[in-house]
Amino acid sequence: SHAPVTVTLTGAGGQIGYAALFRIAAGDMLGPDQRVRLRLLEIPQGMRSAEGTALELADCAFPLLDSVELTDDASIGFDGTNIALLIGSRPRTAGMERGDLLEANGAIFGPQGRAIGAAAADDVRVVVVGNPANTNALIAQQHAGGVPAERFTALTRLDHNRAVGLLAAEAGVAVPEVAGITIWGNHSATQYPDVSGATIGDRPALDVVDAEWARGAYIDRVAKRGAEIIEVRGGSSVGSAANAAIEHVRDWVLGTGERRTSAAVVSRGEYGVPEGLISSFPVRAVDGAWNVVEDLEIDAFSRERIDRSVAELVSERDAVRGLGLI
Ligand code: NAX
Repeated sequence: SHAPVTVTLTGAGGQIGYAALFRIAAGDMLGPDQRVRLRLLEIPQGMRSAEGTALELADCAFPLLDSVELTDDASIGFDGTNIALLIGSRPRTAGMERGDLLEANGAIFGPQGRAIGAAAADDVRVVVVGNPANTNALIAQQHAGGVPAERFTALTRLDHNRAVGLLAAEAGVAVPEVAGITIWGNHSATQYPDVSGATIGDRPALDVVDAEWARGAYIDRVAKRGAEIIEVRGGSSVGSAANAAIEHVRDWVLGTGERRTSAAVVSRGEYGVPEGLISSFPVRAVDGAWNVVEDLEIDAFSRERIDRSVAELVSERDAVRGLGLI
């Protein structure tokens, strides 16, 4: 089989790390013929938990798993890495000011970006899961001198999958019947799940489901699904988040074919999104690169929703600039 690929996970001792690692080691992310070397990057408080996960990985005796290495040193964690899943972050907690949130994440993603720039493999691909994901990805990208900007992405695949699942359920069809959904903008409550170009079977989605629902309750439900999971489950999304991160990387490396999905990628100005922002777009992956699908029609409703979420990204970018974090 192929030479092993080095995969680095930050936050490997946390919940999403726990849900992702076994599937990555089993071949769900890079395919059944691809051996992997795992690097688990944690902070000292998380090392013990990551060690426990490493013991369990050993107990799976996965044939594709070459090695597991633990470290709390980013320059070791990213040394030669081909794929980096940046999961550990400082998400917002109740009462936290935005400036404090961004400062705390600047202190994580600035140094990690620098370590990736200094140590990672030439083909490194990065997906940021830790919130605020888009802006954390921007911070890392801005510190990773020498790494092409488009190698930094943020995860909106979970939002995308939620949007697909909820639309299929509403229409009473199987998931594979649904195509052409887009998540636009920020992985936040302002995100815009767009079904205006979607199809269900061979019909436009808006001929199948109620258009008022699709532009009202549906958008809210997708955007607030994370809160719904917390409410029902008593904890944030874990299995579905790990699954989305794995699918994001799998599509990026192995390609989507004609199938469209959503990912937050560096804007080149597509759809009027300011250049350099890491914003969610309709994408396909071809030859190991994400391409924004550029020819979609944007009606007035969609325009307004996209602009609103992009404005939030601009204000996050300006805030981290103001704090000297980029
Ligand atoms: P956990 O708190 O279970 O795990 C986080 C782990 O990250 C901890 O073990 C912690 O020690 C580690 N960590 C913190 N700072 C680190 C650093 N500088 N370097 C390395 N490791 C570090 O959280 P979990 O449930 O796994 O969620 C992780 C992140 O995913 C959170 O920021 C969360 O907000 C975000 N999410 C993002 C989603 C998305 O769709 N983009 C959805 C799910 C999730 O809410």
